Amino acid sequence: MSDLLARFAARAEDDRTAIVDVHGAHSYRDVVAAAARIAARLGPLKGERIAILVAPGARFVAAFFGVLFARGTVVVLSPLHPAPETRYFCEDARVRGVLVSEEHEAHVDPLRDGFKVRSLEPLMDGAANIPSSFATADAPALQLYTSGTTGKPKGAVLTHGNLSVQQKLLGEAWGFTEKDVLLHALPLHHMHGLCIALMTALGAGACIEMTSFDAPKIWDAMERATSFMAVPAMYHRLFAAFDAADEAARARWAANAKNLRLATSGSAALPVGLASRWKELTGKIPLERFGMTEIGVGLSNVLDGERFPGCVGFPLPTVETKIVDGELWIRGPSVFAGYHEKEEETKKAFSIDEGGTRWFKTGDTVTRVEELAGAPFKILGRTSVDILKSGGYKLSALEIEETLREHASVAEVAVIGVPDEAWGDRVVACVVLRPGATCDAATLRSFVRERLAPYKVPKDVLFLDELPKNALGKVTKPDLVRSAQSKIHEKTS
Ligand code: MLC
Ligand code: AMP
Repeated sequence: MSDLLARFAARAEDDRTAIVDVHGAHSYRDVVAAAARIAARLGPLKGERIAILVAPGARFVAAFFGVLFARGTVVVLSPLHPAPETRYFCEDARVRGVLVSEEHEAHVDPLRDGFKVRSLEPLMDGAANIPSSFATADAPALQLYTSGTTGKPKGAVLTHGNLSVQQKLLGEAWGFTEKDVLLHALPLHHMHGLCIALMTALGAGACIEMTSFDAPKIWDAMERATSFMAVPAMYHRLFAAFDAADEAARARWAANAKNLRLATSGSAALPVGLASRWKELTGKIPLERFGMTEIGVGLSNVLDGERFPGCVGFPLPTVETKIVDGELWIRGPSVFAGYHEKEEETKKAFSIDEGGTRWFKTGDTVTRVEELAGAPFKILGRTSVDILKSGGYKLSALEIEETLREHASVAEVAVIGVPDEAWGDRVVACVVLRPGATCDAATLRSFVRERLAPYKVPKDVLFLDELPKNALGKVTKPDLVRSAQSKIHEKTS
């Protein structure tokens, strides 16, 4: 039986605040009841996938659990995706329908041709009982799209068991209780914002304040929070705002940050400089942990005790690890079921050892720092140059290349990640134009913007006469990164 749903349903009589959003404060009682009403109007589903495009807040939580109560599988859409991408997710997942909240109605207009789109708010009226039984632990609960080393994103299928194990593990590891108030400004179409942050806090019966990310607003909101979870790019922005603020704001913000019992960082490496700045303010570096869409959080620094800057700590309980040729492999109950309708890709993602045990190959190169107590894990990078991390979003260089190749003026293209203080990887497109073609960077950027989320749009386009290649004709991306780095440096200095 789904413990994820059992934990949520157990709060049906709880009048404490679950969610604070732009509409106000919402109790657990109200959110659970709204989910039950949505389920009654949607269901019963037989594991079918329902896409939801709902603004962060109580309605999102009600829609998410409503689909699960009705025994469906959730596919989370984002308003950041333009129509072609949104359509791809719905088609790939073969969703039975799309649930949309009022602020996003216009965004799904292009989907109305081909998909059954339903407005969320009318489904929340009336009365309904909470279902008397739930899906089993091995039933799919969530399909999250993640970029890989093939062009289009793949739907990682996470079961109720995966999510509920993760919810319990993180709640315990990070000491979440009903007394917590989590400040939440992460996007909900990815593992970090949805499962690591929102589900963990909900599982513990905490209050979650959901807001968009705006650095000064976040510093102010910390006053009301006990905990905060962020990607390194957010810490970067927070300190940029801090440095630009007056003395009074700085003093107020420092006190707010100090007041948090927990600040975490993940989704990308936290630069040691940012960690130290946080320590100067609060006495502790952020708790850094390592996660992935396919596994949730696998490794974490400890809540109490020494945290190691530049390291991601140790395996959580139930997580088993091994390092094979420098690559981190993981197994345990939080590891996902597979990629939706992608048998080959799923097979490639795992390795079966002599004992028949299935290990998930993370694609991250790691080491253990033996000089430090317990030998914490340190992430050294990705095994593939085609996977980039920009502001915490995983991007496929190949997907962006394929999109640019559709432009009539482009003969050849290589997309690379150039190390960047603000974004981690700065997405740069190196383009060779067709003979006689003329085209500028702005044109190519808007071409990509019409087809992919804005965070996938290359920040720079470098026009080259040819791409560096090895004897086999393969583009040598490390060479390109080096030369792009100096060109961008010239441009910006
Ligand atoms: C925004 N932009 C980005 C970007 N975010 N460009 C590259 N990379 C990004 N991550 C673009 C905008 O489209 C805009 O482009 C310009 O940068 C300025 O935008 P902004 O409005 O200032 O940015 P903002 O919307 O505030 O977003 C910044 C951010 C966001 C840091 C809040 O990137 C973010 O929410 N990141 C979190 C990603 C995340 O949750 N990843 C988790 C994956 S799960 P233009 O051209 O329009 O000016 C995972 C597992 C785990 O990794 O371990 O956690
Ligand atoms: P995603 O597919 O978006 O879930 O991204 C997962 C990837 O993010 C991992 O494979 C790592 O490459 C990266 N990642 C997550 N947390 C960290 C961290 N603390 N340090 C370095 N990389 C991280």
